Amino acid sequence: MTRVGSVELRLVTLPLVRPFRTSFGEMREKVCVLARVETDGAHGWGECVADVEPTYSEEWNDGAWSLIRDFLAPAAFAAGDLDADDLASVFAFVRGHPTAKATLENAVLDAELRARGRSLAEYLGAVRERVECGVSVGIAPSTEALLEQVSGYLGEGYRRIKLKIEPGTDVERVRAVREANPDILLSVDANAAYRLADVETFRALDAFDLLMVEQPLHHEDLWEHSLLQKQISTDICLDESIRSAADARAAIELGSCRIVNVKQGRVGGVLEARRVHDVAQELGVPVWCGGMLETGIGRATNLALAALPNFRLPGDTSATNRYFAEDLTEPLVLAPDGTLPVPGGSGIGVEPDPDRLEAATRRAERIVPARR
Ligand code: SMG
Ligand code: MG
Repeated sequence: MTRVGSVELRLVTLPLVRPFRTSFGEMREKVCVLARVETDGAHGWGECVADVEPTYSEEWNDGAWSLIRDFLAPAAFAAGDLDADDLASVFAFVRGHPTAKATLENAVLDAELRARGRSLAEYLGAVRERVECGVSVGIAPSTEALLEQVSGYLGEGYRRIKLKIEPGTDVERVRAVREANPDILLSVDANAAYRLADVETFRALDAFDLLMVEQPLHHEDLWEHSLLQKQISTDICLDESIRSAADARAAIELGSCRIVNVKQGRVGGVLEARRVHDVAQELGVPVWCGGMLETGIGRATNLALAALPNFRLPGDTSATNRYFAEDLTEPLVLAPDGTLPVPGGSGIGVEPDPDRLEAATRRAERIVPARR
């Protein structure tokens, strides 16, 4: 048991090595909220996976900041002695906002584990010391540029290529990448850009032996995905639609997907992410670890999760240099075999470099319990 004594929020910005375009927009820099909590005798870090605008989900940086400052941190202070495990019920009075909740819960768990000298990976039930990494490739300006990027990533050792797709260029781009690379693990991610009426596009994609098609339809839908899955042979993987272990159970039982992308931020933190993993495992469905272009803090958190047994496919756990020339933490470097090590130190096992953190910080605020 410990007590949350303060929460420091920072808005940080890091330039991306190349723009990252999806079906809903383009990112040129990473901008996110970090939380540093202080508990009795320890501190811990959490990274919020929201972005500047509410485009991937309904959460965004400034919204998460206000929610943490005005509701979540005060609730954590008022709860008194607690374990990170108790926070889901402490935060339950706030509907939704899994990403903001994850930021604080992960930070408290990190502090708790640092105080006990235990690693997050070991605490979660890791069964491996290295994880297989894939890479997510943004929508490129041309097919030639895409082919060049893909061959660069394959040269670095990545074990799975995921192509972002959008209506118009989808089939042609996937065909080009598949023809150039007949034997690779290849998947696509639509970020909800299609409708059920686009089934012919997915039938055409069935020809390319894809590992999966990720979130083809509406970001909250389960039912229409189940109808689409019946009409195509490629496995559907859900990302945006899965916000909890209960959603994962519903999606699998409905036949809406045969694979689940687990992003701890999207489901409210690593503890719920482990429950998503467990439900999928019980129902015989493989999961893999998604990514949100995290800095080293969120990336280390993801690597711990990806070490669990039912993470059976390479994740979007790419190396630091995929996105950043310089990270807040020490870089995570891809081995030539396409794996990254699971951090073994206390908590998430990484710490931001104080100078780099200061240089990246645009705004900071320290929240403490109100005096009575
Ligand atoms: O961290 O490598 C990463 C990003 C992987 O493609 C990625 N994430 O829908 O899975 C996804 C996207 C969301 C990115 S939001 C800009
Ligand atoms: Mg996705």
